[in-house]
Amino acid sequence: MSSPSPKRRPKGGKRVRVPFRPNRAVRRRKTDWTQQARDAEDHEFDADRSESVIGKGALSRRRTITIHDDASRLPKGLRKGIVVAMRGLYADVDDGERVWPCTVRRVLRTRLIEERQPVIVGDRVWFRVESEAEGVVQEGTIEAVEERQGQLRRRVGRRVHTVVANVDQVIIVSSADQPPPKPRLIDRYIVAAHAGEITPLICMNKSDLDDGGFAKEVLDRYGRLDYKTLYTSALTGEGVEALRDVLEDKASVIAGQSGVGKSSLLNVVQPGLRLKTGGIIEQTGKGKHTTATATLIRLEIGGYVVDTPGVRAYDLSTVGRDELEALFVEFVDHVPDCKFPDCTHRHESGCAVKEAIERGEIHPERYESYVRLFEEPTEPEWLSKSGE
Ligand SMILES: Nc1nc2c(ncn2[C@@H]2O[C@H](COP(=O)(O)OP(=O)(O)O)[C@@H](O)[C@H]2O)c(=O)[nH]1
Ligand SMILES: [Mg+2]
Ligand SMILES: [Zn+2]
Repeated sequence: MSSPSPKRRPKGGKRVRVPFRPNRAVRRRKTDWTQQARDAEDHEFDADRSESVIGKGALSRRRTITIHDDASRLPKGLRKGIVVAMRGLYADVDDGERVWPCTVRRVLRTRLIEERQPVIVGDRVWFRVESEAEGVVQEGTIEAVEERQGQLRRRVGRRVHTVVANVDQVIIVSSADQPPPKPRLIDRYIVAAHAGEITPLICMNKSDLDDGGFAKEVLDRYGRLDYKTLYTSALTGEGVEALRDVLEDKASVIAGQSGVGKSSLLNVVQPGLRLKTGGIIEQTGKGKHTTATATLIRLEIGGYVVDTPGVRAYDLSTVGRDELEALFVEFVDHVPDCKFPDCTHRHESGCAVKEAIERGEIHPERYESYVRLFEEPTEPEWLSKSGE
């Protein structure tokens, strides 16, 4: 894991109030993609009906955690690491040299008692080594957990589960063919990533199958919007070096519909991984247990990839209608020029967004994505009632 951006992190070892929204407060009705996604043209959203994901605002309360940011201020002997897996009461903490099975210090557990998941995969933690003697089981105790940033959350039944904390980026993978690119799905992922404060990158795989160059054309659309793009082939190796570069020292989620080559790409990035490939349908729906576990796979080049099956757009976040226009980056400059301040950029006259389409400044398919997302139904009532 790279050192996270300093601007968002408090200094020194101190207790910080972490703002959370009220846990049981009734949420404003929001567009929720979950229900829609199940029925939408995007068949890859094949989730079990009991599972969905909420936006980051839906849980919450304030909680106090201890953050140690500066190694020089730490109590002596503490080490920094990242939780790569949870096994019952144990957290496996990787300090860059090895993995330490750690327990969570009781006082920390108590302090975080309201937080159902005091320690989760992806957490940056400070731990004390209990024994470094040779030949005995070396164990540690987690003393502090840093504030979480980008989070991958999933709703399982009525519970919300943070699957992974501190995700830096999501690599949105499509393929040139088998299956062909679906711009609307790419847009759905991009918007969700922005809403979840995770940086999206766009990867077009199977470049070897891009005979007419159509996939490259789709990809370049996103490049022009200043998204980082990757044009790869796990078969020929094209673009794999560039993929390695973006993965290095980051915690990345690899998302995209089944069959686009996510596992194949990772196997080429790091041959030792031996991830299963070839149309194996990942168990994301019926096998509920699979959604609860995630692990971080450490990359030899530095960084981690999140190994959790079938990451869907709504795992990253859900988005309210009113937020949507701001998450289409090329709309933002035009919105203030709309005739009506509450313009939704659909049927209104004097809409600067639509005028920008006419002038060729906004791609019609991006606009189509916006309208589709905007018009998706709001979430069912029960979703806004259930707590964490
Ligand atoms: N032609 C071609 N086939 C690929 C490429 N990457 C993956 N595949 C094939 O696409 C299928 C699905 O790949 P897989 O990695 O399992 O996709 P995942 O479901 O996204 O993890 C497999 O048969 C792969 O061999 C590529 O770059 N070019
Ligand atoms: Mg796979
Ligand atoms: Zn407008």
